[in-house]
Amino acid sequence: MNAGSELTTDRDLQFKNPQDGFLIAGPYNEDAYTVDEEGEFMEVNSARVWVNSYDYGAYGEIEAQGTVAGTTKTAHLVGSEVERVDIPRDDDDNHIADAWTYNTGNEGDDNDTSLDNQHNGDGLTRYEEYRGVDINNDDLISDASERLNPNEKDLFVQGSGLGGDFPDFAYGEAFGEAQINVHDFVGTVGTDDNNIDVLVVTLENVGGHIERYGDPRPDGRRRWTWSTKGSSTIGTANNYGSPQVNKLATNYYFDDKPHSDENTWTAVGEWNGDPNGVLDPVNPEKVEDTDDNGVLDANEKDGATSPPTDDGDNDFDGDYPVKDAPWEWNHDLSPMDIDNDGLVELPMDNEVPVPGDDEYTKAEVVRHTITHEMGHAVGITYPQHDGHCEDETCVMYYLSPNWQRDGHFCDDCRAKILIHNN
Ligand SMILES: [Ca+2]
Ligand SMILES: [Ca+2]
Ligand SMILES: [Ca+2]
Ligand SMILES: [Ca+2]
Ligand SMILES: [Zn+2]
Ligand SMILES: [Zn+2]
Repeated sequence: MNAGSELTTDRDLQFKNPQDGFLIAGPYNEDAYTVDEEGEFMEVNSARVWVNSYDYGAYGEIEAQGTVAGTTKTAHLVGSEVERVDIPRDDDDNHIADAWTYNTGNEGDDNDTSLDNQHNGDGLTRYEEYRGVDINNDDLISDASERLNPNEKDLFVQGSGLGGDFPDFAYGEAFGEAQINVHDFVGTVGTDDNNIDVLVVTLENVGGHIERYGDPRPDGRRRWTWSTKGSSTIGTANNYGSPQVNKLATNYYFDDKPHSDENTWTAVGEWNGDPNGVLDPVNPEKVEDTDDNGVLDANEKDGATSPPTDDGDNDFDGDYPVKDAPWEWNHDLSPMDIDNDGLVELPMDNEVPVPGDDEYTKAEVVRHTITHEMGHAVGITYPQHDGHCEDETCVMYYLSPNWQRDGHFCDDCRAKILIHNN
């Protein structure tokens, strides 16, 4: 069978045994004799014999002999001198069925290309692409999806540990857009991945809480950031890196709620409204904790009516983050999701998102992380920016302006991708 073991103690083409009208003989069922219903040898003018194939890349030859007037002679093709014929038909002798779409070329060709990339080949020869890979682990090779394309690079991937109470393994269209075929390999890596390399993305139970890193911007967006959501070693020409998703960091990004939802601003210096279920802006000023530091600073309780305005009650009015070295996480609201709808905003917002503002599900964020780390794992890195590029439309961009770049690698990143199968 393919994607695996060459049958070394057996032969890939054998006469079906038993078979009506034939006596099949030989240690590998390699001889077929025409017989009558009693099993006696029988002379015939023509016969049709069944050959079984035990490998999707099997090739061999067949010849027919007949005994005429006591003399054994080898038959030839009608209208031809040819005595041995190929199974399957293989006039160009490349051990690939001539009927296959990509037959033309040498069996050892490895010339696959991808967009904007000079590293041709994917480590699978034309013959190996033809023979196929049992991607879905059903012990069969689907002509349509598991015989591969010798002109396009094949990247085999697998998620490990994702799903369940966490988003499933998924990746964006960036690889496809770069003309790399990504296959979800189902078999056991280390056992079933013969002749191919599988890029495995793992889920690790690591990562920290979100962090406040400075006072709010002038536009009123609070300055908090997430803990690193994933990482990978950098792939080489022969080995993929080891990408991982940091489960705790990702969950905290969505679940941490350091802010208490307090009474709501109604007029300058007045917070007469009930808590409103959303994180109110520091600018335009709707909270007393205008530096969002969770500390009741002197100017936040002085009763002034010029910003920061407050009602002088020596207590926070409006939403604020609750301190507990450094924060309590189980309050009402998150600076990452100010309308508390379960979708994080990026760029972070200062007022409740309106249609057209960008918000993301955890599945979208995880898919973005996975695609990015897979990029490193296939060799994308740079001397600067901690290994990242300067194209703001690329999933490998060194900043994080949004979580919607996983459909695209920039030209520079595409050029670095190394696909291989050993
Ligand atoms: Ca051929
Ligand atoms: Ca290929
Ligand atoms: Ca509020
Ligand atoms: Ca939201
Ligand atoms: Zn990175
Ligand atoms: Zn890039």
